[in-house]
Amino acid sequence: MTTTAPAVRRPGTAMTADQRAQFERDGYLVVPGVLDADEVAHYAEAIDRAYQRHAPQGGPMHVLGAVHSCPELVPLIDHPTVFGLVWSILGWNVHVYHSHLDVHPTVPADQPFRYQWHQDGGRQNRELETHPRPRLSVKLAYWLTDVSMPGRGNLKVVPGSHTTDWIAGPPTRSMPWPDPEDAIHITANAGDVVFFDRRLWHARSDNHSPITRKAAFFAYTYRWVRAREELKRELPGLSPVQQQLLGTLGATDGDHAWGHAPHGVPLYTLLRETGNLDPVFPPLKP
Ligand SMILES: O=C(O)CCC(=O)C(=O)O
Repeated sequence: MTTTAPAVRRPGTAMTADQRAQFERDGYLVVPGVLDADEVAHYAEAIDRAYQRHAPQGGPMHVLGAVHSCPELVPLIDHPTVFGLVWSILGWNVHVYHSHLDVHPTVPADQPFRYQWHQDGGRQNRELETHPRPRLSVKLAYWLTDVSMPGRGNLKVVPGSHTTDWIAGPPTRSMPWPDPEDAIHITANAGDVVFFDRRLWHARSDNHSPITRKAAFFAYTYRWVRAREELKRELPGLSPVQQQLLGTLGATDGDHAWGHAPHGVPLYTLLRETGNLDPVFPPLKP
Protein backbone atom coordinates (compact mmCIF):
# COMPACT_ATOMS: atom_id res chain seq x y z
CA MET A 1 0.00 0.00 0.00
CA THR A 2 1.37 3.46 -0.88
CA THR A 3 1.76 6.16 1.72
CA THR A 4 0.99 9.04 -0.62
CA ALA A 5 -2.47 9.58 -2.04
CA PRO A 6 -3.32 9.02 -5.69
CA ALA A 7 -3.60 12.23 -7.71
CA VAL A 8 -7.32 11.84 -8.37
CA ARG A 9 -9.77 10.52 -5.81
CA ARG A 10 -13.48 10.00 -5.90
CA PRO A 11 -15.57 12.16 -3.60
CA GLY A 12 -17.59 9.23 -2.29
CA THR A 13 -21.35 9.18 -2.18
CA ALA A 14 -23.77 11.59 -0.59
CA MET A 15 -25.25 10.82 2.80
CA THR A 16 -28.48 8.84 2.55
CA ALA A 17 -31.78 10.25 3.80
CA ASP A 18 -31.72 7.73 6.68
CA GLN A 19 -28.20 8.70 7.67
CA ARG A 20 -29.16 12.38 7.60
CA ALA A 21 -32.23 11.79 9.76
CA GLN A 22 -30.18 9.79 12.26
CA PHE A 23 -27.38 12.36 12.30
CA GLU A 24 -29.80 15.24 12.84
CA ARG A 25 -31.50 13.29 15.66
CA ASP A 26 -28.47 11.81 17.47
CA GLY A 27 -25.62 14.11 16.45
CA TYR A 28 -23.45 11.18 15.30
CA LEU A 29 -23.25 8.09 13.10
CA VAL A 30 -21.14 4.96 13.39
CA VAL A 31 -19.95 3.73 9.99
CA PRO A 32 -18.76 0.13 10.19
CA GLY A 33 -15.90 -1.38 8.19
CA VAL A 34 -14.53 1.75 6.53
CA LEU A 35 -11.00 0.34 6.64
CA ASP A 36 -10.18 -3.29 5.95
CA ALA A 37 -7.73 -5.29 8.06
CA ASP A 38 -4.71 -4.38 5.89
CA GLU A 39 -5.57 -0.69 6.03
CA VAL A 40 -6.05 -0.84 9.79
CA ALA A 41 -2.63 -2.47 10.14
CA HIS A 42 -1.04 0.07 7.79
CA TYR A 43 -2.41 3.14 9.61
CA ALA A 44 -1.89 1.66 13.08
CA GLU A 45 1.76 1.04 12.22
CA ALA A 46 2.11 4.62 10.97
CA ILE A 47 0.66 5.85 14.27
CA ASP A 48 3.05 3.54 16.15
CA ARG A 49 5.96 5.27 14.42
CA ALA A 50 4.55 8.70 15.30
CA TYR A 51 4.16 7.47 18.89
CA GLN A 52 7.83 6.47 18.98
CA ARG A 53 8.76 9.99 17.86
CA HIS A 54 6.36 11.87 20.14
CA ALA A 55 6.23 9.68 23.22
CA PRO A 56 9.41 7.58 23.32
CA GLN A 57 8.91 7.20 27.09
CA GLY A 58 5.46 5.61 26.59
CA GLY A 59 2.25 6.83 28.25
CA PRO A 60 -0.67 8.58 26.56
CA MET A 61 -0.27 10.60 23.36
CA HIS A 62 -2.66 13.30 22.14
CA VAL A 63 -0.97 15.21 19.32
CA LEU A 64 -2.63 17.98 17.31
CA GLY A 65 -1.99 18.17 13.57
CA ALA A 66 -2.49 14.51 12.63
CA VAL A 67 -1.18 14.72 9.07
CA HIS A 68 1.69 16.96 10.02
CA SER A 69 2.77 14.40 12.63
CA CYS A 70 1.97 11.40 10.49
CA PRO A 71 1.82 12.15 6.73
CA GLU A 72 0.90 8.53 5.99
CA LEU A 73 -2.61 9.39 7.20
CA VAL A 74 -3.36 11.74 4.27
CA PRO A 75 -5.71 9.28 2.51
CA LEU A 76 -7.97 9.33 5.57
CA ILE A 77 -8.90 12.99 5.13
CA ASP A 78 -10.98 12.25 2.02
CA HIS A 79 -11.59 8.54 2.31
CA PRO A 80 -14.37 7.92 -0.24
CA THR A 81 -16.43 5.78 2.15
CA VAL A 82 -16.95 8.59 4.64
CA PHE A 83 -15.95 11.87 2.96
CA GLY A 84 -19.44 12.10 1.46
CA LEU A 85 -20.80 12.53 4.97
CA VAL A 86 -18.67 15.63 5.40
CA TRP A 87 -19.62 17.42 2.18
CA SER A 88 -23.24 16.34 2.48
CA ILE A 89 -23.45 18.38 5.69
CA LEU A 90 -20.99 21.24 5.13
CA GLY A 91 -20.78 21.54 1.33
CA TRP A 92 -17.67 22.10 -0.78
CA ASN A 93 -16.02 25.13 0.84
CA VAL A 94 -14.36 23.15 3.61
CA HIS A 95 -10.98 22.34 5.10
CA VAL A 96 -9.54 20.29 7.95
CA TYR A 97 -9.13 22.89 10.68
CA HIS A 98 -8.27 20.62 13.57
CA SER A 99 -7.06 17.04 13.89
CA HIS A 100 -5.36 14.79 16.37
CA LEU A 101 -3.65 11.47 16.83
CA ASP A 102 -4.34 9.54 19.97
CA VAL A 103 -2.61 6.61 21.59
CA HIS A 104 -3.87 5.54 25.00
CA PRO A 105 -2.32 2.55 26.73
CA THR A 106 -4.07 0.94 29.66
CA VAL A 107 -4.29 3.02 32.84
CA PRO A 108 -4.80 1.82 36.41
CA ALA A 109 -8.35 1.83 37.76
CA ASP A 110 -7.43 4.40 40.43
CA GLN A 111 -6.44 7.09 37.93
CA PRO A 112 -6.95 10.67 39.29
CA PHE A 113 -10.36 11.96 38.14
CA ARG A 114 -10.51 14.40 35.24
CA TYR A 115 -13.79 15.75 33.88
CA GLN A 116 -13.58 15.34 30.10
CA TRP A 117 -17.04 16.28 28.80
CA HIS A 118 -17.00 19.02 26.19
CA GLN A 119 -18.24 20.30 22.86
CA ASP A 120 -15.55 21.01 20.28
CA GLY A 121 -14.71 24.51 19.13
CA GLY A 122 -13.43 26.24 22.29
CA ARG A 123 -14.67 29.83 22.36
CA GLN A 124 -17.20 29.06 19.63
CA ASN A 125 -19.28 27.87 22.56
CA ARG A 126 -19.07 31.21 24.37
CA GLU A 127 -18.93 33.75 21.60
CA LEU A 128 -21.83 32.70 19.37
CA GLU A 129 -25.07 34.08 20.65
CA THR A 130 -27.75 31.92 19.02
CA HIS A 131 -29.52 28.93 20.51
CA PRO A 132 -28.82 26.25 19.61
CA ARG A 133 -25.38 27.33 18.53
CA PRO A 134 -24.54 26.63 14.88
CA ARG A 135 -22.96 23.33 13.93
CA LEU A 136 -19.98 24.86 12.08
CA SER A 137 -17.94 21.68 12.13
CA VAL A 138 -18.12 17.90 11.92
CA LYS A 139 -15.50 15.31 12.83
CA LEU A 140 -14.43 11.87 11.63
CA ALA A 141 -12.93 9.52 14.22
CA TYR A 142 -11.08 6.51 12.78
CA TRP A 143 -10.69 3.62 15.21
CA LEU A 144 -7.51 1.64 14.61
CA THR A 145 -7.98 -0.71 17.53
CA ASP A 146 -10.94 -2.64 18.89
CA VAL A 147 -13.20 -0.59 21.16
CA SER A 148 -16.07 -3.03 20.77
CA MET A 149 -16.74 -3.10 24.50
CA PRO A 150 -16.72 -0.41 27.18
CA GLY A 151 -13.52 -0.06 29.18
CA ARG A 152 -11.24 0.19 26.15
CA GLY A 153 -11.02 3.99 26.09
CA ASN A 154 -14.30 4.32 24.20
CA LEU A 155 -15.64 7.67 23.08
CA LYS A 156 -18.55 8.57 25.35
CA VAL A 157 -21.37 10.72 23.98
CA VAL A 158 -24.76 11.98 25.02
CA PRO A 159 -26.93 11.10 22.00
CA GLY A 160 -28.98 14.05 20.80
CA SER A 161 -27.06 16.57 22.93
CA HIS A 162 -25.78 18.59 19.95
CA THR A 163 -28.62 21.08 20.32
CA THR A 164 -28.01 21.51 24.06
CA ASP A 165 -25.75 24.46 24.82
CA TRP A 166 -24.92 23.61 28.42
CA ILE A 167 -24.71 20.55 30.66
CA ALA A 168 -24.04 20.47 34.40
CA GLY A 169 -20.37 19.99 35.29
CA PRO A 170 -18.03 20.37 38.25
CA PRO A 171 -16.44 23.70 39.23
CA THR A 172 -12.99 22.23 38.55
CA ARG A 173 -12.03 19.44 36.16
CA SER A 174 -10.38 17.43 38.93
CA MET A 175 -13.53 17.28 41.08
CA PRO A 176 -15.26 13.90 40.71
CA TRP A 177 -18.54 14.26 38.86
CA PRO A 178 -20.90 11.65 37.40
CA ASP A 179 -21.38 11.20 33.67
CA PRO A 180 -24.52 12.83 32.27
CA GLU A 181 -27.55 10.59 32.79
CA ASP A 182 -27.98 9.67 29.13
CA ALA A 183 -24.29 9.12 28.35
CA ILE A 184 -23.30 6.04 26.39
CA HIS A 185 -20.02 4.41 25.40
CA ILE A 186 -19.72 4.13 21.63
CA THR A 187 -18.54 0.65 20.74
CA ALA A 188 -16.74 0.07 17.45
CA ASN A 189 -14.39 -2.34 15.76
CA ALA A 190 -11.00 -1.45 14.36
CA GLY A 191 -11.68 0.09 10.94
CA ASP A 192 -15.00 1.69 11.95
CA VAL A 193 -15.50 5.44 11.84
CA VAL A 194 -17.61 7.70 14.03
CA PHE A 195 -18.90 10.84 12.33
CA PHE A 196 -20.07 13.49 14.77
CA ASP A 197 -21.33 17.03 15.10
CA ARG A 198 -18.83 19.20 16.98
CA ARG A 199 -21.58 20.28 19.37
CA LEU A 200 -22.29 16.74 20.55
CA TRP A 201 -21.28 16.52 24.21
CA HIS A 202 -18.51 13.93 24.29
CA ALA A 203 -15.59 12.68 26.35
CA ARG A 204 -12.80 10.16 26.14
CA SER A 205 -13.03 7.39 28.69
CA ASP A 206 -10.10 5.66 30.38
CA ASN A 207 -8.68 2.54 28.85
CA HIS A 208 -8.61 -0.24 31.43
CA SER A 209 -8.08 -3.00 28.86
CA PRO A 210 -4.76 -4.53 27.83
CA ILE A 211 -5.29 -3.19 24.26
CA THR A 212 -3.57 0.14 23.61
CA ARG A 213 -6.21 2.38 22.06
CA LYS A 214 -5.21 4.08 18.77
CA ALA A 215 -7.32 6.58 16.85
CA ALA A 216 -7.10 9.51 14.44
CA PHE A 217 -9.57 12.42 14.44
CA PHE A 218 -10.19 14.93 11.62
CA ALA A 219 -12.45 17.96 12.08
CA TYR A 220 -13.79 19.86 9.07
CA THR A 221 -15.21 23.34 8.90
CA TYR A 222 -15.79 26.12 6.39
CA ARG A 223 -12.63 27.62 4.90
CA TRP A 224 -13.60 31.01 6.30
CA VAL A 225 -12.98 29.62 9.79
CA ARG A 226 -9.29 29.75 10.59
CA ALA A 227 -7.46 26.45 11.10
CA ARG A 228 -6.40 25.62 14.63
CA GLU A 229 -3.19 24.09 13.31
CA GLU A 230 -1.12 24.99 10.29
CA LEU A 231 0.41 22.49 7.92
CA LYS A 232 4.02 23.58 8.14
CA ARG A 233 5.43 21.87 5.07
CA GLU A 234 4.34 20.72 1.67
CA LEU A 235 3.57 17.04 1.29
CA PRO A 236 4.25 15.28 -2.01
CA GLY A 237 1.48 13.65 -4.02
CA LEU A 238 -1.54 15.52 -2.62
CA SER A 239 -4.58 15.62 -4.88
CA PRO A 240 -6.15 19.08 -5.46
CA VAL A 241 -8.94 18.24 -2.99
CA GLN A 242 -6.41 17.15 -0.38
CA GLN A 243 -4.50 20.41 -0.94
CA GLN A 244 -7.74 22.29 -0.31
CA LEU A 245 -8.46 20.29 2.82
CA LEU A 246 -4.97 20.84 4.19
CA GLY A 247 -4.75 24.52 3.25
CA THR A 248 -1.86 24.14 0.81
CA LEU A 249 -3.67 25.23 -2.36
CA GLY A 250 -1.52 28.30 -2.73
CA ALA A 251 -4.64 30.44 -3.04
CA THR A 252 -5.78 30.34 0.55
CA ASP A 253 -6.10 34.08 1.09
CA GLY A 254 -9.25 35.27 2.80
CA ASP A 255 -11.04 36.18 -0.40
CA HIS A 256 -10.54 32.72 -1.90
CA ALA A 257 -11.79 31.12 1.31
CA TRP A 258 -15.01 33.15 1.06
CA GLY A 259 -15.80 31.02 -1.98
CA HIS A 260 -16.59 33.80 -4.47
CA ALA A 261 -14.84 31.77 -7.18
CA PRO A 262 -16.16 28.21 -6.81
CA HIS A 263 -14.42 27.00 -9.95
CA GLY A 264 -11.08 27.55 -8.23
CA VAL A 265 -12.08 25.29 -5.35
CA PRO A 266 -11.17 21.65 -6.13
CA LEU A 267 -14.00 20.04 -4.16
CA TYR A 268 -16.57 22.20 -5.95
CA THR A 269 -15.15 21.06 -9.30
CA LEU A 270 -15.01 17.40 -8.26
CA LEU A 271 -18.59 17.43 -6.97
CA ARG A 272 -19.79 19.20 -10.10
CA GLU A 273 -18.02 16.72 -12.38
CA THR A 274 -19.45 13.76 -10.47
CA GLY A 275 -23.01 15.11 -10.35
CA ASN A 276 -23.00 15.69 -6.61
CA LEU A 277 -24.01 19.35 -6.45
CA ASP A 278 -27.52 19.94 -5.18
CA PRO A 279 -29.59 22.95 -6.26
CA VAL A 280 -31.87 22.74 -3.22
CA PHE A 281 -29.12 22.63 -0.55
CA PRO A 282 -27.32 26.01 -0.32
CA PRO A 283 -23.86 24.64 0.67
CA LEU A 284 -23.92 22.44 -2.46
CA LYS A 285 -25.72 24.77 -4.86
CA PRO A 286 -24.13 24.73 -8.36
O1 LIG B 1 -10.36 10.51 22.32
C1 LIG B 1 -11.58 10.52 22.47
O2 LIG B 1 -12.25 9.49 22.56
C2 LIG B 1 -12.29 11.82 22.60
C3 LIG B 1 -11.86 12.76 21.55
C4 LIG B 1 -12.35 14.15 21.80
O3 LIG B 1 -12.60 14.55 22.88
C5 LIG B 1 -12.52 15.01 20.66
O4 LIG B 1 -12.41 14.53 19.53
O5 LIG B 1 -12.79 16.21 20.87
